[in-house]
Amino acid sequence: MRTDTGQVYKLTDYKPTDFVVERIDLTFELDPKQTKVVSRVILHRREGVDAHAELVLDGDELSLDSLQLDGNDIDPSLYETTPESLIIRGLPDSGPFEITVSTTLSPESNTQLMGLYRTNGVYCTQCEAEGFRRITYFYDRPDVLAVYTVTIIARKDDAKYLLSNGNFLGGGNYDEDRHFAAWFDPHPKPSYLFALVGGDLGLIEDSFTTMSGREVALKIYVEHGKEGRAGYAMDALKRSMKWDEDVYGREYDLDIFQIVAVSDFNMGAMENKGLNVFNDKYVLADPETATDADYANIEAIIAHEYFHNWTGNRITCRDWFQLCLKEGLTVYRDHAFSADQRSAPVKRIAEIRLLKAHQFPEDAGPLAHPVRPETYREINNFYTATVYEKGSEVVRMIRTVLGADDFRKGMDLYFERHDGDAATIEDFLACFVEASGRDLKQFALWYSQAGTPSVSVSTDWNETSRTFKVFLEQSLAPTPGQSRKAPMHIPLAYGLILPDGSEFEGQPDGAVATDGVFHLTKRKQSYSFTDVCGRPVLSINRGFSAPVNIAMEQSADDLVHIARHDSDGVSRWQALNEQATRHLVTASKLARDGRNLPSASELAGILVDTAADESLEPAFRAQALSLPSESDIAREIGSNIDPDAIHAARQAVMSEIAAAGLDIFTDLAGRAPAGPYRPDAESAGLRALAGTALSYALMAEGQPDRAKAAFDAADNMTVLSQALQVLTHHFPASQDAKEALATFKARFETDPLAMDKWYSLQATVPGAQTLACVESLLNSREFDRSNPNRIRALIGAFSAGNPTGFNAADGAGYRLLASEVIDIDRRNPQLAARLLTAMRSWRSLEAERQEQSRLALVSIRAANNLSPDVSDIVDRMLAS
Ligand code: B3K
Ligand code: ZN
Repeated sequence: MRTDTGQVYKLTDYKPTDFVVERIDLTFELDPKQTKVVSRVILHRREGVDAHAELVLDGDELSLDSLQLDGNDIDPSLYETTPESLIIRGLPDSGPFEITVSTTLSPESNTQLMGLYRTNGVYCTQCEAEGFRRITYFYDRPDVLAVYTVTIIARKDDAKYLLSNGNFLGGGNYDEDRHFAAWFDPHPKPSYLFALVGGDLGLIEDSFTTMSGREVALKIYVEHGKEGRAGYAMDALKRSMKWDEDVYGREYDLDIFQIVAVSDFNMGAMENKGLNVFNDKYVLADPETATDADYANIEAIIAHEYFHNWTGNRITCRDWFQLCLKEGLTVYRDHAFSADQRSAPVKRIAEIRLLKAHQFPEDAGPLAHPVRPETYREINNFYTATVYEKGSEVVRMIRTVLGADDFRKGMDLYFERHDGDAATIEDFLACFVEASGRDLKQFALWYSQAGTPSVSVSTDWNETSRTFKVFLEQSLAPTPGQSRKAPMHIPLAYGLILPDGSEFEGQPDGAVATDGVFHLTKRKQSYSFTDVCGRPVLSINRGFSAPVNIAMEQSADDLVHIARHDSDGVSRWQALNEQATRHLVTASKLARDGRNLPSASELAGILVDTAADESLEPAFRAQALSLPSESDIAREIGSNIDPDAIHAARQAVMSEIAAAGLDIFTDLAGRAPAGPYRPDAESAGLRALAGTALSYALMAEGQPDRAKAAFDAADNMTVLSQALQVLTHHFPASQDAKEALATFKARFETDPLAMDKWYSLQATVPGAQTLACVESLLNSREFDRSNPNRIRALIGAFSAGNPTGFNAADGAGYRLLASEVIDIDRRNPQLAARLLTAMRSWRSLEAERQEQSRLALVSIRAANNLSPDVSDIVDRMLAS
């Protein structure tokens, strides 16, 4: 296992390789313990490179068997291996030459799940970011693009299917026990997109005819017996392929597109060229085992990985600092796809919630980094909400600034100009500048300045002159390594809502027509609107046009006015959410200080009215009724956080809302759609509203009968898990909750994905007593510590999703996480580092919990042989 060397990589150090790779032929003889890999690479020295320059290839935990130049063994004096490289001297000065590298590795003992490993008897690879170097010595960096030919040999009884990237060349018997298959990928690609799978799997097949009339074979491989759960993923894939043709004119470019679902995977999925590998959680779904949220995630992730074929694979990144070039852009594309498939405002609300829940705290804490980082120690720690979600918001802002037409022109130019390239953010932005004639220099700061900007907004209404003024001021707090910040270009969509609910149509005086967007580019800016017929209410950052915090004194009446009349559904939700947030923040602070809580009757009235408003779509009403989470409230408070006080305040507010709307909630709780389960957005919206209403109804009733009845009657996983959640979370000690947990377990014991839900539900029961439950689940014999989904379901859910349990005042939660991180780090550093980020906001806790957190972090730092992954996170978290 690699230990930390402390090496720091810098964006400014970029330098192309000394040798250029032309093609690579790989041969694998698969074996659980001793897989042999022969790599034949054709290279030439780059023009202008010194004749003495050595070839330095990356490697990690490899054992080198032989090394040849043009078919002859290389003299051992001319090469050496180090723990992370193979260095070869004396290579030809001109013309191409061939290096043959033979290595052996053990897939079975690869617990990091990077490189070639085994999962449930299936050989599988994960190469992004730097896993290919665990397969063979190579230039394992994204700017080295090569054409790959892959031959796989394996025992017939060990691996029925032998898959790799590209098109199938042929296959057959190799010897008596073994067979082989060969694949050729004509599209030059970086090593991180290489993939190989070998195993005995179930298969579902379909096909897609592209816009130019080519037929593409579609194949999804899953564990035997689970074929019936892959239909939704196949359908989502076909819809994605069509969408990318319709919306971006992008056609698929191979004869075959394959997806393999595996159960041990460090992340969601991987976009390997023509052969995506997925965490089976994001492929398998049927009504009995998957929730509406699972279906929506499958749709989004299938689309995301497919869209990478153009944004990531055909055009890749020059270096890992440019990660957002493919990730931010592809998230932006998958968001737009889901918005088109479902209700656009509801989808946007979910995105805003997610961004605020994950990215805003990252940007406000010790792990803050720019969308394009400028240094890193371990690149795997930069697959973050900032790179992905804020990266997507930045692309979305480019569209807002340019308008839809010029944005599309810029994208077309990007595809045309950079197809086949390893590109940079500068290359990307240049396409939009050229297509639109706009200057994006200041806008580019979104890629280099970390932190969430704040915009304070004030307004002035002059009744006599009928003039409305808007004053904007931006600021950006220091973040690690960046003490001074320049003003950004912040596009703020806005509307002036008149007393009758209609919208003021005029433009601000003196300014170029803003078309509904203030372009805030200076520190301070003001706008004046004249001839306004009555005092308007300002609706700002409509649709969350910029990922910023808005500080504005706005009366409750004004918020209600927006919530009732704004033409934009997202803004109506923002106004409701703002109202709820304000109340909850005030109540939480009072609870922390041991004071009485204010009445929530005004908020309750608005929310109950919203719940009952049949003109609003059910999914929207469900979003409006879901109060800001405890973590949302903590983030808004910002410092001296007492999670128990927040929990108590939120519960009290929920109870008041529940009591105020009992009749409506009991009615809505019984209105889940009848008939067989369908995963469409409309039915899911009805179930979401029913589930939220059930939770309120139970709070008002104070006893679990209704949830127990819902659990017993449930005929799909969405309703079943909703009922189990409210039972276990509201009545954890009840006999009903215990019985329901036992029933669930007995029914799904052999289904790991369903059982993950069982673990998560228990790990997120609020209160300090949950720690003991988590420990006992963790120590039970049936708990599979080698499976990342299971670890995330229990330890991840507890530490990132249970504020009162994890932040128990005595620090026991932190100690549990610390000891698990140290233990998991020995097997799977990526997973360990990711779990540890749950503590990223530790400095905003109240003093005692801060001290307990610090001690836990220090205990991790003191552990022996930490991986670079965990060292990097813990050091950044402790840096002052
Ligand atoms: N590109 C992969 C993520 C790889 C993570 C490596 N630590 C999946 C995705 O974003 O589509
Ligand atoms: Zn991605």
